[in-house]
Formats: sequence, C-alpha cells, structure tokens
Amino acid sequence: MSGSAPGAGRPGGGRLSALLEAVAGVDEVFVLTHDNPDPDALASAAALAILVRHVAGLTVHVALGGIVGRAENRALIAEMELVFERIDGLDIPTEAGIAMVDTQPHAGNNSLPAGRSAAIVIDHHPVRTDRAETSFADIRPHYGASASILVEYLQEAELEPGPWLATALFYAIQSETLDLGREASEADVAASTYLYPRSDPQAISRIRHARVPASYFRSMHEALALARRYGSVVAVAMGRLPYPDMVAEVADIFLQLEDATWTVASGRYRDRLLFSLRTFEPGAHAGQRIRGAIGDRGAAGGHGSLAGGQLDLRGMSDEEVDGLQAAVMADLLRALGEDPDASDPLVPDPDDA
Ligand SMILES: [Mn+2]
Repeated sequence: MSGSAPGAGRPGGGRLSALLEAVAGVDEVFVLTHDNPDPDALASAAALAILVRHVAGLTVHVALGGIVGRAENRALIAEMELVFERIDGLDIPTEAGIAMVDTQPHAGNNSLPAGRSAAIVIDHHPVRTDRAETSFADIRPHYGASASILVEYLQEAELEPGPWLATALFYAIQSETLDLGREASEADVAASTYLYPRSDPQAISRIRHARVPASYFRSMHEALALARRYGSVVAVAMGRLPYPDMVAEVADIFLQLEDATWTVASGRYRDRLLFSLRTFEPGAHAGQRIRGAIGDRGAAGGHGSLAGGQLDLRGMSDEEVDGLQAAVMADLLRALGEDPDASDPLVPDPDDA
C-alpha cells in the first residue's frame, strides 16, 4: 500500500535534512493547518512544531484558523502542552518561514496569508501545490493521516514523543481512519503501534468520551429529523450549525447505517455553507465528486472516501442560501448516482404513521 512516494515508510530516508534546509536562515517558523482543524491537523501541527523547535532550535508558533468546535477536538487541545495562537490578527513577519500541515497552498481551506508562500508543506491530501512554490513538499496521498508522516520524521530525528504528543498523534490517526478501518496504510498501522505504548491511555479516554454541550443534542435532533434516504445515500441539509465541523460529525454518524454507501451532511456556519461527504467504499473518489458538484461555486477537496466543501454566503439572503444549498445538494446526489427528487425520511415522523 505504501511505497509510491520516494522514501515513504522508510525512516532514515534523509527527508529530515531536506525539511530543515527549507527553514535554514529564518529565526521563526509559523505552522499553519487547515481552518476548523481536526485531530490530524492539530496533532500534526504540534509534532512539526516540536520537531523544528528541538532539532533546528527555532522559535515556532502554531496558528489556528476557524473554530475548534467538536467536543473531542477541544478535549484533545486541553491535553496538549502547546500554545495555539489564533491566525486572525496574527502578523506573520515576511522574514519568518511558514510551514503547512494537513493542507496545502491553494486547497481553499486554510488561512495562508495572500501573497505568501510556504517553506514546508506536509500533507496526505491529493497534490494541489505547484512544487516550485515551496522549498520542501512531502505529500503522501496514500497515507491515512498526516500524523503518520510526522511520526516518521520524529523517528528519523530520534525525537521520542512525550505522552501528550504520542496521545495526540495516536488519537489523530484513529479518528482520521475510523480506527484504521478507512484509508489506513501500513504506515498508519506502524505509526499507531509505535505511538500507543508511549501515549497516555486515560487521556485518550478523556478525549474520545469528551462531554458535549446541549447544542450538540439539538443539532443531532435536527439532523435525525431532516435526514433523507436517496437509494443508498443518506443526506441531510441542516440549517445553522453550532460549529463548522458538525457536518463531518453528522456524516460520520449516518455512515453507521448498515446499508448506506454514502452520507452527505450540509449546514451553515456564519457566512459559510459547508458540505461533508463520506463513504466506506475504497477508491470512490469522494474528493473528485464533491469538487465536480460544487464547481466554481466554492472550494472543495478531500480523499477517496472523505471530502468536504465550502461556499461563501456573504451578501446572500436566507432564501438565496436555502436555494443554493438545495441546488448543490441535488448536484451532489446526481454525482453519487441518485435521483434528488426521490427520497424517504430516514426517521419517519411518528405523527405520519
Ligand atoms: Mn488529515
């Protein structure tokens, strides 16, 4: 499964020196990830920060864009002994180096300041970067998690992760791959096996079983009431969300339905319309399908079996937003081979029985 990228799965492949070369001559590095970061983004950013700080001796900042909403992700941050800064209002000096993890320039899901390029890019999404733009790019789309790539760098640097970092990286890989069941490569399994004995199992439990606010249940109630089945697709168009990654959370939950092949969840957070697409089918091209459905109305991307998209709603009325959401959802259902006009409620209203 691994092995198509040069040096992949091969600690000691000499990539570490190339990475460090990319930030030679700067005294400060800003690590950026995608907006509304998930565990893989958070843990990978932390690992890269620790690596550059300890091996190159540089000052490193980790900057976050968007919202960390999901209770598990907030619990993960609480376990991490690292300061995360807000990217808005952060002035990144022109002489500082920028490193990006779990995202890339031009991916449309990050807050890389306009006109700036990245010195380092480490990601496992399909290549979106013109390699000439960055000093160092290590993009391995066949890996289930960016965290697994970072583990190989820590190993090459002989930098043993302490319990909080091992916990974060381990949880990141499990969460991103549904416990190694979705798009996990041999490298993800090897990284997990390396990390677990170094992690804090009780911290993993505190993250995985994080308590949730009442707004979580209100959104789940709405999602259950609005979810519809289109053949083997479960789709739900929700209204306003308590936090952006609620769409991913809802899509993951509906994917448990025994005969569902795809799930789609959509909703609005502030001036963004968000879509999340999930499947268990290997090689299903989720990223390509959502990019095709959204087209130039917004930005989208992802892997074979999970993908997301977002559209800018600024200047639109609520009616226009509803119309746009329905239109994109219909295009997405067609891209999945289903008729957008033929559906049944997932949970029929008991009053209609
Ligand atoms: Mn990731």
